[in-house]
Amino acid sequence: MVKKALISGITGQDGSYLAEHLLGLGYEVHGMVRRVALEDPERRVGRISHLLDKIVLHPASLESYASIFHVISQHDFDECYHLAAQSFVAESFADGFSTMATNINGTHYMLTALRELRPRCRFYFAGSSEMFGRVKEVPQRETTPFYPRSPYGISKVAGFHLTTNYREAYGMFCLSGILFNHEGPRRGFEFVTRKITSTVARIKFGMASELRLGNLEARRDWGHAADFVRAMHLMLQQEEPEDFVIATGETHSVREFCELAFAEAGLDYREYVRIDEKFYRPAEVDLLVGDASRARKKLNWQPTYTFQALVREMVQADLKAAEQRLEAKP
Ligand code: G4F
Repeated sequence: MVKKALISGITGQDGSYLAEHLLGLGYEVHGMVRRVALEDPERRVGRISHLLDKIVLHPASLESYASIFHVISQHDFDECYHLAAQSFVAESFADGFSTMATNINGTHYMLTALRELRPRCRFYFAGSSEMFGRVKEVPQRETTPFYPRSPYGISKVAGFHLTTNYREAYGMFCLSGILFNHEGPRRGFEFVTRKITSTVARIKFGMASELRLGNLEARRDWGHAADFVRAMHLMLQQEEPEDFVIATGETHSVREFCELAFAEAGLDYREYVRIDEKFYRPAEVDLLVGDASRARKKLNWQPTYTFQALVREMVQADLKAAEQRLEAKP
C-alpha cells in the first residue's frame, strides 16, 4: 500500500528536500501551505515548483486550528512531518510574541487534530539545537538538559514537551528530531550561511562591495539539509518512538565559513567582511556541536556531506544564479 505523508512547511528548505526524498521512496506526498503562497506560486513555492504535478497541496495556517483540522480530516495520513514554524532566531527577538504563538500553538493544533482524527498517524516534530542554547555539556546529545536562549528556542522546547506529552499521555507515535544547523543552496537568505554565499556571488559579479555580519566567532555544527531529511524519515520507521539528535559532530565558526566561501570564488574574506553591531543578538548561543551516535547506531544514519563540500555547493549554486541573472539583463 502506498504510504501517505503530510508535510507542514513543505515550501521551506527542509520541506522541499523531504518531499523529494519521500516521492523517491514511493510515498504519496501532501503539503500544507499558506493560502497566500498558493495564490502567488511563482514567488512563494519556488523550492517545490519542480514537484507541483507530483504532490498535493492544501491551504492551511498554523494560526488556524480549523484549517489544520480540515486538512487532516481529508486523508488517512500514515506519517506527518511538522516542519512549519517561524524559524529565524533573530526575528524571534524582534517579535517574540508571534514566534511563540505560531510555533507553540501550531504544534499543539497539529497534535490535537491528529489525536482526534488520525491517532495512528506517526508524528515528527522539528526540534532544534537551539533548545540546548547555553550548553550544559559539549557535545550535546539526547540527554543534555535544555537551556534555550531565544524566544524561538523556548518555543521549540515547548513543542518538544508537547510532543513527548502526546506520546506518553495518549500512546501516540510522536517523536522529535533535535536537528543541528542544516543548510544548502535552498536556504533562506536571512540565515548566515546563505547570506554569506549569496553575497560572495554578488561581490564576484560586481553587484555588491561588502558583506556586513554580526558575531564572526559564533560556532555551529553545520550539515546539509538533504542529509538531515533522510534522518527524519528513518526516525518514523522505528519500532518504538524515540527522540534523536542529528548533527555532523564538527563545529566551525562563522569566520571559517566566510574564509572558505570567499576562497571558493577566488576572494579574500578580510577585504569584504565588515562587522555590524546590528546583527549581534541580545543573547547568543556560542558553541553548538552535536553527538549523533544514537542516530548512527539505531538509524544507521550518517551525513554524506563534509563542511567543505557544503560550502562549495552553496557558493557554486549562488555563482551560477548570479551569472544567469546578469545574462538575463537586457
Ligand atoms: O544562520 P543563523 O541565523 O542560524 P541559527 O540562529 O543558528 O538558527 C538556525 O539553526 C537552528 C538549528 O538548526 C534552527 F533551529 C533555526 O531555525 C535556524 O535554522 O545564525 C548562525 C550564527 C548565529 O550565531 C549568529 O549570531 O551566525 C551568527 N551570525 C553572525 N552574523 C549571523 C550574522 N546570523 C545571521 N542570520 N546574520 C548575520 O549577519
